[in-house]
Amino acid sequence: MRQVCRKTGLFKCHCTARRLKDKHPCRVRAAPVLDPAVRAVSGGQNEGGMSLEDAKNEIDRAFTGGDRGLAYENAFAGALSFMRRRYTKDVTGADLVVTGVPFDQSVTHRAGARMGPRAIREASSLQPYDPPYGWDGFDPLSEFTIVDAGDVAFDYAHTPSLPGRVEAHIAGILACGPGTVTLGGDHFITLPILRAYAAKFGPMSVVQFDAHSDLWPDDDPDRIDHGTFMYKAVKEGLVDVNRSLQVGIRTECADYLGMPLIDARTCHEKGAGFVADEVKRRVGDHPTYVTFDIDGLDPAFAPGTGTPVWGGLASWQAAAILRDMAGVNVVGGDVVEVAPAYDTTGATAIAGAHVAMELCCLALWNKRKK
Ligand SMILES: [Mn+2]
Repeated sequence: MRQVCRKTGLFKCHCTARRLKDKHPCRVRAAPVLDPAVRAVSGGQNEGGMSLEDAKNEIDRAFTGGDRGLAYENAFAGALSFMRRRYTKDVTGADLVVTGVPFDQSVTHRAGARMGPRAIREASSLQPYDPPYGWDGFDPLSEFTIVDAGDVAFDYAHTPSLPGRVEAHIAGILACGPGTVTLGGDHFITLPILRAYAAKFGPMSVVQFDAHSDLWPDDDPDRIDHGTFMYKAVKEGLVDVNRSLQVGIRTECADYLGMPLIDARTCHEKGAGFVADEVKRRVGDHPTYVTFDIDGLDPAFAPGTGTPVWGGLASWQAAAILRDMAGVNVVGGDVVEVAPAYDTTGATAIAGAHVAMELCCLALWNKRKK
C-alpha cells in the first residue's frame, strides 16, 4: 500500500497541495481497493480521498459517487455530469448547483449554443483529478457538495414560454438555499436567471465578461434577444448599475445606460490585476452575479461561439482576473454562448468548463474552512 493524501486522495508523491502548503493536513492512509459493485452500492467511497490506484475501478461517478471528492474515472468514459458531480434533481443539502439551459433561439447570427451545456460537461471531465490550480490548495470539490441538476426542461417550439421556465427553474433552486452556476445556452438566458436572483437578493451587482454590452435598446417585452438582455435587465431594475462592471467590451453601443465598463484594450494595457481591483472596488460586498459570455475571450482562444470579435481576452487573462476576484460576494453565475460546432478542437468548451469551475470557486471561496 502506498501512502495517500487524505485531502486530495492522491499518492503523496503526486499531491500538489502537500508540496505547496506546509499546513496541508496530509496524513497516512491506506489506499483501499474496492470492488466497483460494492462502491456502487455504498456510494461515495471517495469522499475521504481515493487513490489513483482505485481509478481503474471508478466509473459513472455521476450516479455511483458520493457528494464530495475528486474524481478519477477515465476522461473519455463514463456518464457525463459537470466535473463528475452527482447528477440529481434533488438539490437538498447542496452547497452549489450546476445546471444547464440548452437554448439558442435568440442569437443574432450563428446558432449552436444549445449544444453548450453538453459540451462543457464533457470538457469538464478533463479537470476533476486535482483541486483547481492557483487557489492556494482550496478544493471545493472535496470541501463542498456541488451537484449537477441537469438541464431545464422546455418546449423547443414554444419560445415564449422559455423565460418563465428558466426563471422558475432557477428560483426553485435558490429557494432550497444553494446558488447556481448555469451552463448556456445563449446570453438571453441570463435575463430570466437575473429575475430569479433579484427576487431573492434585490438588484444585483453584475460582472459581465463579454465582447458586447448587450445593451441595445429593446422595449418590446415579447422579444427574446441575446443582444438586448442587459438592456432589459437594467430597465427592469434587476441590476444595480452603480455596483456593476462590464469587462472585455469591444463593440459599439449607442447608450450604455450608465453601466461602467473596462474595454478589451484597457484590459490588455492595464492588466488582470487592475481589472480585478476595479471589480472589487465597484461591487464591494454586494451580492454579485458573474455572467461570462465566452466571446469575451478572443476567437483565438474561443472560436466556438456565435458572434466572435477579435481583440479579446486571452484565456490566461480571464483566468487571472477570475482568480483575483476571490473574496467578492459571488452568489451565482453562468457561462454562455459556447457553440461547439464552430470549434473542431474543443478548446472553447474546455475554456467554458474552466470558467464554470472558477465560478464555483468564487461562489464557495468565502464559505471555505479557513
Ligand atoms: Mn453577451
